[in-house]
Amino acid sequence: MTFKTDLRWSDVTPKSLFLNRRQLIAGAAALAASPALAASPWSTDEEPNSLEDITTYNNYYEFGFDKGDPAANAGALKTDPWSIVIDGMVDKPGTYDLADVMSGQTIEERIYRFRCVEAWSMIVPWQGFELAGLLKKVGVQSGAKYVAFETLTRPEEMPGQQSGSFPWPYVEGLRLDEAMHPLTIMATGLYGQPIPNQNGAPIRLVVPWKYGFKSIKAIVKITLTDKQPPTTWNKLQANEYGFYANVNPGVDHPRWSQASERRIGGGLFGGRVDTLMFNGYGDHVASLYAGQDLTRDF
Ligand SMILES: Nc1nc2c(c(=O)[nH]1)N[C@H]1C(S)=C(S)[C@@H](COP(=O)(O)O)O[C@H]1N2
Ligand SMILES: [Mo]
Repeated sequence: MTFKTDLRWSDVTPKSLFLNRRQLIAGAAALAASPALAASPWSTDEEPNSLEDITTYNNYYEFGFDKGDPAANAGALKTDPWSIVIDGMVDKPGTYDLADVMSGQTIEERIYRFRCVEAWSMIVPWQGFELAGLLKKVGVQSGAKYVAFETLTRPEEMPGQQSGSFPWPYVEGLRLDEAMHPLTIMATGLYGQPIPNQNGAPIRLVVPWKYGFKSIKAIVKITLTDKQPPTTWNKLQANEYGFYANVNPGVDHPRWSQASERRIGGGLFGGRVDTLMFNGYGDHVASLYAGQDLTRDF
């Protein structure tokens, strides 16, 4: 099988290269001869944002507070070698090299809506694998109810960590059923290339029905526990940022409405769209919260 390999990033827009990849992928799948990325039924068919939008408008406080800081400062972060400590209520605790973490997992393309609690949004073509696959590999023990995640601490390469005002490291958590849901992925790629440093290289969580702050970047530790773990934004401002953080147009942030969002790249006037319950993933995830008061558990 011959793939056209003479396309370069400079020759094409990200979108056209992306479509090209998808055609190659479809061709490969038809021949059933390649482990190439499979298009996923979990993906949205909405138009992805450009690679430039996705890699220059970021939240990553380890590299600064402004949207442009991660793109400017994250280049110095060394992401190889990389390992993840997996511990707590698991059968096979240990320090796993990234290659071991990924071995046996199926890398898929997932084009997801991404909605920040600040009321902006993007469409992002991630590549990654289901967190459930990794949890099954390490063996979740009965009694485990939550998964806690931790980001790298390395102030020499993360200038934002040189200020003492933030409770480093960045930590996040999910309930076990949320973590096991097939929509929940560990992303290692973006637009068919390794995930850029400013987007959370070499591996980050993506939970598309929750506000973006749940999708923790540059993960170095995963802990299975029976207690709800502390989470960074909740520690900082508990009345504004809950543990669940499900996208919900009916529950406003104390300082702004969550009823609509600004689609990045949508232009100054054309970019405002209604926010959807569970960011549009309600058919798949609403049942996780049956009987729960999502105004209280925001
Ligand atoms: N370690 C870490 N992870 C993080 C953040 C952060 O500051 N540090 N910001 C979060 C927030 S608020 C958002 S909206 C998303 C942004 O992801 P993106 O820059 O890839 O769009 O990352 C999340 N993960
Ligand atoms: Mo965010």
